[in-house]
Amino acid sequence: MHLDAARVKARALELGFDIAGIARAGRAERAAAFHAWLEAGRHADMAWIAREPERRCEISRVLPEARSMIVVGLSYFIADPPPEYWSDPLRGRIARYAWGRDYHDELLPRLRELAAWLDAEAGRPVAHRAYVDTGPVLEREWAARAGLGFIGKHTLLIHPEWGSYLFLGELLVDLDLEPDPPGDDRLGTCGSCRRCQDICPTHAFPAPYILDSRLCISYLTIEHRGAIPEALRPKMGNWIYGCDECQQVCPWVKQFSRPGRARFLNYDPEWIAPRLADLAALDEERFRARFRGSPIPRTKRRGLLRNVCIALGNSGSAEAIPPLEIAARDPDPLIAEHARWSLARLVR
Ligand code: B12
Ligand code: SF4
Ligand code: SF4
Repeated sequence: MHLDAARVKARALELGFDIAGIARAGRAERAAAFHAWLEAGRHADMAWIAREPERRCEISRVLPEARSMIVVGLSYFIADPPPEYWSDPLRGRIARYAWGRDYHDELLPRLRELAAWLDAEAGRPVAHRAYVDTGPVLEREWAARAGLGFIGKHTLLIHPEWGSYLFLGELLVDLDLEPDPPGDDRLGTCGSCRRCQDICPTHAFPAPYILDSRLCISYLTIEHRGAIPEALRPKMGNWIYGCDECQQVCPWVKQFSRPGRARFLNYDPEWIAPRLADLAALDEERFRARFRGSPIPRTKRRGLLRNVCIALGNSGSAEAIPPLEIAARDPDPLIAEHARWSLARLVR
């Protein structure tokens, strides 16, 4: 039975995605760039991404029967919190994608529903794999190939009508679906702009389209487990979970970001721009209760409080001293060391 690609994409939108496109499964065109990135150590301590690198470049290694890849995107843009929250150095900044419930839990069930619908349409079980972030695929390249936009110099996927605040997901299927024309070819690019490279507080882009995770605040605050290199701490400002600096300045984001169909985002400014002193006082139990269901527990309490201590030190405010004095006595040596480092900056 022939399945109409337009109906498949329409169904994806009905299931709550904002954009959908189709690519023919095959080899990643920029596999060499991925290998070079790993060889240069730009994945930092993310050993899982360096495991079986060829598997990430060749869809048939993930699902031998795969013929097509349905790529979906969901906008996670919502309005900024009021400026008095956003610019207060005694409040933390959380990257937008983490403003609410964990997107993995929201997108994967929708992709599985799409797979079930395809079974019914095809009249047979469709071999498939559903991925949101955690699968062994180069998601941005596939999104661009499925016509969903182009890769910006900050390495993220930009859709010309939505910007880059997009979650991506994929459904690999054994169906032959008409592919979309690739995004790069028809949708424009960065031109001579380099705002993302210039604004990056830690200069994490050694060249356009290449990110060195070892320097990226997103990596340092979320993925990195140990102490944060001292030279980078003052550059982290009040980012306590992820970083959006390179996206905030992007002209595509400024012009085209808009709320989509995501209903799991959190508008509460107290949650998305929390008082650092409140976070510094969280014990294990209250940490778990406060962030349950959101992406934040990925850092565990020790990772978040390490970041909070740095942000308190970067605030330049005497109000940061009492919570830091308490954190400096934390039984966890990682938290205590970062608190002492920040105190030394504030009490001179
Ligand atoms: C590891 C990872 C990270 C790492 C490394 C990021 C990186 N740039 O590689 C860290 C922890 C730093 C990170 C940070 C963030 N991440 Co992340 N991350 C991933 C993950 C799991 C793998 C990415 C990967 O394979 N990296 C390896 C590098 C080499 O791959 P790549 O950059 O895609 O490589 C291509 C380009 O370099 C390109 N290329 C090379 N040369 C050239 C030249 C030209 C001209 C062009 C056009 C392209 C090009 O070809 C390469 C191969 O395809 C993906 C999910 C996935 N499975 O893909 C999410 C993912 C990329 N992350 C995502 C998000 C939201 C973020 C953050 C915004 C979170 C935040 N706010 O803190 C930041 C953004 C930082 C940034 N500027 O990239 C989203 C991005 C959505 C989008 N619109 O693109 C993804 C897709 C997850 C998802 N499903 O939603 N992330
Ligand atoms: S997320 Fe922040 S630190 Fe990472 S590349 Fe973008 S601006 Fe730089
Ligand atoms: S800020 Fe400029 S260079 Fe960077 S991704 Fe956006 S358009 Fe491209």
